[in-house]
Amino acid sequence: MNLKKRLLAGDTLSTAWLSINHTFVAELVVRQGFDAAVIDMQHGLQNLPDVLPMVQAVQPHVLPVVRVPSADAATLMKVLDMGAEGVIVPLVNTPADAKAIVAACQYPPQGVRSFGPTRANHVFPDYAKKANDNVTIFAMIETAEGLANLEDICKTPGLSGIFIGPADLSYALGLEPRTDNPDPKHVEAVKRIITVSKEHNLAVGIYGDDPTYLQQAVTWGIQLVITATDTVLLARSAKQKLLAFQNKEHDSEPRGRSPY
Ligand code: 3PY
Ligand code: MG
Repeated sequence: MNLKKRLLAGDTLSTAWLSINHTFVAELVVRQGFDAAVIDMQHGLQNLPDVLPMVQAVQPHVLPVVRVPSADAATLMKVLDMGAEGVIVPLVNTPADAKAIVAACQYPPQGVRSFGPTRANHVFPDYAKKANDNVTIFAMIETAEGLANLEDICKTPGLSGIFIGPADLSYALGLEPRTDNPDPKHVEAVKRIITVSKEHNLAVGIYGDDPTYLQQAVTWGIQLVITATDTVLLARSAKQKLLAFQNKEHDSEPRGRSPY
């Protein structure tokens, strides 16, 4: 089943976050049994030439999603042409922003996506006919302006979901940036985003790290759950191995409270 169908069916997708632009690292991570992977072009090391090999490395194992660095239409069209199942667009602040990203991802007459599915055409059957129905489009709500416009953003026809950036959302609420934020103000904002999104039949995703927090977030209605990030996995297990060898105390959170 493709990503859109799994989200519509109510599935929870355990998703890896890939910040390191190396196909073998990506392959190693996703082969552990994840459902999906996000190739991060915003803060991760990937630039556009990295995206094709990263998508090729993960696609045999998981559903590939690309977080683009901005709402730039040309980048959205290009990563979809490369075979991404879905996109996540950061810092969506207004209904106009949301409308523009949906248009860039949809072929006419619904949108303005230019035709040329260079790789997607070879990976997905009947791509041209089915792309508008199948491509998954997440808008990130992570700013005060985005929060203020939440209802109107969620009304955008063709939008598939809302993705929560917990660190930027923390800033938006006057808090220190961190994931898995237990501050009541943050929890309330996350729950409100989920409620409003669900009212508009939108799936919701969140970036995170702490399994206990994320299990709770699933009970609130989160479906695309980022449960592991390559950089964090490497740094954390390297530190734990070193400390174990040195007979030093294990530090379960060696990188502090903002794992990226
Ligand atoms: C955030 O936490 O703001 C994100 O965008 C996740 O990378
Ligand atoms: Mg962010």
